[in-house]
Amino acid sequence: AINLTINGMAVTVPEGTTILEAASSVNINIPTLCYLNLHEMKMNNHIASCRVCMVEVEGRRNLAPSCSTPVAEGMVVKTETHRAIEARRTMVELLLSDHPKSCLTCAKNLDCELQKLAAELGVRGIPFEGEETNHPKDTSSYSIVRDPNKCIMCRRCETMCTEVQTVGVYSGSGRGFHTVVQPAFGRSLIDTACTFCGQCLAVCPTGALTEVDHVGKVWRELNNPKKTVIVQTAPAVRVALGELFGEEPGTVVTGKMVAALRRLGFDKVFDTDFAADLTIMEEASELAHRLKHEETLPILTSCCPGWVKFFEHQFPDLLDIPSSCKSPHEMFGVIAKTYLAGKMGIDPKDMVVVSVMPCVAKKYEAARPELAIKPEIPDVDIVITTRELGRMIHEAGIDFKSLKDEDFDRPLGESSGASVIFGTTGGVIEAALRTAYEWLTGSTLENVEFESLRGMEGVKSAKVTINGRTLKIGVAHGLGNARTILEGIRAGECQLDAIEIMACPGGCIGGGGQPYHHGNIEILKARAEGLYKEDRDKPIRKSHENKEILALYDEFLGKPYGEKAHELLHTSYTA
Ligand code: HC0
Ligand code: SF4
Repeated sequence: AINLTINGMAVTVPEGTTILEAASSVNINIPTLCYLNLHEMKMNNHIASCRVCMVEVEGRRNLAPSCSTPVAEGMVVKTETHRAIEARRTMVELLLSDHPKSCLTCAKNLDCELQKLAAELGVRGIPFEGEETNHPKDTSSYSIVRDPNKCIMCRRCETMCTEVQTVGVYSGSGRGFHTVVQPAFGRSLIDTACTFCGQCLAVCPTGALTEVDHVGKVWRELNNPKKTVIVQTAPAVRVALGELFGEEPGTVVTGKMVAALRRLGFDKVFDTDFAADLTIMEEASELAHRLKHEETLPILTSCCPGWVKFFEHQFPDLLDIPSSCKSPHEMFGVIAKTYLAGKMGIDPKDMVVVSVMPCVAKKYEAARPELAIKPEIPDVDIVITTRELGRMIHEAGIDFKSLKDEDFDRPLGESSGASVIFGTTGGVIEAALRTAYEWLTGSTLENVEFESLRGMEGVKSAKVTINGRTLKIGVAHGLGNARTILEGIRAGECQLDAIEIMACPGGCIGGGGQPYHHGNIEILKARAEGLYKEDRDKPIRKSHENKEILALYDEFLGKPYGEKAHELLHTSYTA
């Protein structure tokens, strides 16, 4: 252990700790901008490019960047001297001198870490006048907007994409004043292997990376009297939306969310969770089918579009192993435009399906040409993120906290506890097991909670014995962890039979469309806990016990994994 003094306080920390970490262990907050350390995600960005975390170390002439300076025995550190504070302010002023001053209209307004720091340091003017860089914006994709002029070279996006996701889209290019972090050869995102997972924008401190904004499109449809506009909400939205209105992370706001959506003018408010139950019916049937006919195993879940794009790009030789199931919100869309439109007596052309998702990849997914009834009738028309829904509620002047709980519309609004946990890593496969176990054994599963599939560990596994056969179940979240598993499969070394993969660390609760967590992993854990609580509180906890699902098969779809189900609920992949 190393003993040092910070601001006159004695501190003892393990060797190798940085000054920044040592200070934070005794609640001394040193401001940072580029630094981001997410242990659970194995992401550590401490390139010390922003120089905002400078501190005085006794005996040293120069200030030291606390994020990258390890502690030493007997060190005496001062974090709040006049010189350190002036140095920080100067660094922020320098960054601002080459930064657009369009904060009022920036997508990151009030969420920007640079803006917050400038306010905290009391920056009241920018003494450096100079040329501002002027790079074109990249609006090539359905999911992500890149504005290189707002890039402060912190390289968090690069660390996230390269080290955690192992996609490696970004790198620093150009020199000096004109340096920018961007895709190789200045390509547009659409021309790279980007999966649109959105994790780069989840960690970007400024407005350099943001989601494509579809709020205006939704308002236009809501104001079009010819259209029936219905909305569905993803599992992970209900445990994060409240954060935008001052609730603690993980607070379950399902009822208020439904009430707010009705106030916004949606004709019907439905639940993606309903369709998550439908996905389980299909996926569990597919697993049973593959087991019975000794077809390819493992089966991989296919509900995460970032993950789908990743395997299409990186493992085109393995396209036969993912489940052919469409993702729940796409299944919802197609059922809404066939079954529901029929019940309501409306032409599917006049129905608009809006998905509220924790995810920016869902925007790109909705535009995939094969996920459509006809080219002019996509399964899902518009996808907005949790943050975008928050903005709509703010815009409409709705006092979210004082709303009374309301319930989803029916049918397509009922859901089991199994569907709720889809929103966190491990939840989809746990939900599938609850159903597959009962179908395959014909007996009741008493304890529905699979503890070993829960938690923030990057790769998890469990064994379940069904009819004398031991099924090996795996879970990976974060694309780097997914790559490890896929490489094992490719090499013929993988013993697993069924695997859930989610592109985002934590699963959908950590999606790129969620309220910014600013590197605080406790927020993700609280959101997961919120979902497990909602599961425990549900009267029905298994997908195949959802009465509306059974009615849907009875009245419309026929058998799970049958002909009509195949036509509407399954898809294929392209290399
Ligand atoms: Fe998810 Fe989904 S669980 S991907 O994480 O499967 O986005 O929340 O909506 O579609 O249900 C995201 C979350 C969903 C889908 C569901 C799945
Ligand atoms: Fe990389 Fe994901 Fe960002 Fe694409 S969206 S650049 S894959 S982190």
